[in-house]
Amino acid sequence: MDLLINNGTIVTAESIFKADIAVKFGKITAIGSSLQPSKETKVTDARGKLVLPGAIDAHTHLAMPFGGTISADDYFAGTRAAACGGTTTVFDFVLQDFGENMVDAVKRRDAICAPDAAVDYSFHIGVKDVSGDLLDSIADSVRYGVPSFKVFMVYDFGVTDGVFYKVLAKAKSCGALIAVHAENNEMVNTLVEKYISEGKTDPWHHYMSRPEFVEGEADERAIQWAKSLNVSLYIVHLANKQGLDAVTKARDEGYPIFAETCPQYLHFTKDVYKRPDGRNFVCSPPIKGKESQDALWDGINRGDISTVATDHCPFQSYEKYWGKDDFRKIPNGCMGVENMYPYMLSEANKGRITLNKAVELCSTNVAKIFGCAPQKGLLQPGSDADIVIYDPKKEFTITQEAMHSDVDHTIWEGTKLKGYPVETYSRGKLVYKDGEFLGNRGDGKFVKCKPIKLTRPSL
Ligand code: DUC
Ligand code: ZN
Ligand code: ZN
Repeated sequence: MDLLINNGTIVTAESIFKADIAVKFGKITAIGSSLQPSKETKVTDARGKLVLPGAIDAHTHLAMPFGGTISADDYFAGTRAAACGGTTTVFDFVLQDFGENMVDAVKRRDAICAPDAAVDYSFHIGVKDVSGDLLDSIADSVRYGVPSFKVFMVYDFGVTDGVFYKVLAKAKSCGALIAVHAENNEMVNTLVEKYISEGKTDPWHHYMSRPEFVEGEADERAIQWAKSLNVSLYIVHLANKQGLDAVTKARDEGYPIFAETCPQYLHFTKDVYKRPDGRNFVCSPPIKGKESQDALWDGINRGDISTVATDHCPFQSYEKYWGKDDFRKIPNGCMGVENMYPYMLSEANKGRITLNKAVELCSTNVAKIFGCAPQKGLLQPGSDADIVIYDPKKEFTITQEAMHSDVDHTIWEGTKLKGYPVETYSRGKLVYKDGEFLGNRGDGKFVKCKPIKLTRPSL
């Protein structure tokens, strides 16, 4: 064997037990007690530590042209930060160009990602155009290994309800999963126009233009289309109670509806938009009120929220500052790829959720939903040795200086965590240890996913 992690406490989505893990050629080969190293085996003692599957961030926007600029972490910086926060796979968004076949879109983006990625990666495709043959290219992409797509109900590249419906129907026939960014575009535009005309231009009015019902109504509508076709739907970055109630109801009725939320919605409330640095928190959907936040935690504990992902889409301070007199000019997006797993595990360590739940939300369910289990998201023989060693006793305060992204600030500044990852292994290779990135640009591999057939709300 190449690597032996011994004496640790293994945490999976289902159980917690003491065992050793053996790794060879980047794969887990055995889990058991008293595994014996050979002469060339590197041995790591994990006594007193937790041993977890690496997290899978189902939602990043690295080097993405957006908001008049490009998101500040490229594929190297974003995946370096991921590794240092215990995330060993990221799903990044490819935005299809108008007229572009889905597989060509993936290849175009992979040409930029492959030389830079420091951990493994896969893609979802942001669908803009399904005219002519392009609708059928969804099935080509499923065969190619990218079976997940996102439609936007907002932004200038948002799709109509009709296109959304067609995409859902296509997905059902070919093993694709459709994700949706749900907000009511008409309402956003109307409210933005109203507040700007009244001279209300501060970041608080970013929230006021996209309050709870703007997201909740769109969630309900999206779920309605999916139910009518009895097809699965994945709601990204769910931030509001009304939408969660619709998810819960649909799941109770047996429909395969899945929801993702993000750490920023679980930790902050809309009050951040009244802070002097409120612009740094501008993202869409915006962070909501306490009632929604409490509902999201309840949804997690009830099992109606299946995953946590980051929507990592950071911009530099000077870019956020473009909107100092007009919230419309603030590029939308926040950072989180290095913070998600440490934050969720810290909340588990403090007793808000179980450690198993943190692993399920940030890793195992993501792999199962997006078609990359058992290669990813599981600690079992045959799976990739994507492993995090976590010290539950380590106290950690998040600061921008301690982070590994290229961004010059963090919305998480000063947040105190109980416990922190101390080592991250990507396919058996140590890529992070005690605050230091040890990986390499270009070591990350493209993870091709299987067709997705989610027929029940089982995750
Ligand atoms: N929302 C953001 O805040 N940024 C990127 C894209 C998105 O939907
Ligand atoms: Zn979105
Ligand atoms: Zn996003």
